[in-house]
Amino acid sequence: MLAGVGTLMAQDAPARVAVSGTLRGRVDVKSLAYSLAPRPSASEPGRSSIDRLPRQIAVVYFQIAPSGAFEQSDEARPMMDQRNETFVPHVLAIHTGTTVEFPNSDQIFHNVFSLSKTRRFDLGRYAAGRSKAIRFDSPGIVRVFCDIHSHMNAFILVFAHRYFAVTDEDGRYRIDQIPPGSYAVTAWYEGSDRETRPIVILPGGGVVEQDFVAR
Ligand SMILES: [Cu+2]
Repeated sequence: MLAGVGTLMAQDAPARVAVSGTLRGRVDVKSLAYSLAPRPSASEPGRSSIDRLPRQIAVVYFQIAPSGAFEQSDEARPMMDQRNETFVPHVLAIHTGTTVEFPNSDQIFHNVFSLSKTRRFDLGRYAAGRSKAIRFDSPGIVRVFCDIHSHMNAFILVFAHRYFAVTDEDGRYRIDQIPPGSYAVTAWYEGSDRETRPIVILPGGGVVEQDFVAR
């Protein structure tokens, strides 16, 4: 009886993680393939454009959040700037419930919209120095465009947990405070097949190295 109660309590109250591990590594982007995906345009339906800039930003994320993981509160509101007719950053990763600011730092008008199922929106056209914000409540991928400048596009990846990281300019990533356990970890890269690898954080924690190749 007592043992049963004890078990129940242990399950009901996810203990704070005393020991945790770190996952880190590099995503090697082999294909600097240009994005050839047709771009939907509100003003010019049916038109597509070719994005000529090679993109190397990858996102590494856990398929499923560790059970009983400690969720930390959010930091500052993330931003996707519009600068030199470019969305900066090109790839943003956030977790559900996050509001993203879309300031216009150019001297010209921009528009921000998405037709993605994860979050369909249209912030309209707005002038230099203004900012609009939108909240993302469902996990998934959101493609972002400007209906004035067909070469402007970006990605927002929305996760239902905090176990994700965007690679830096060297392709490196790092995810901290992972409870011990076995996980499936995926690397996402624009226009590439996703690669998923199993990783194990041992009971003692420590650092696990895992590299990915995006082709
Ligand atoms: Cu624009």
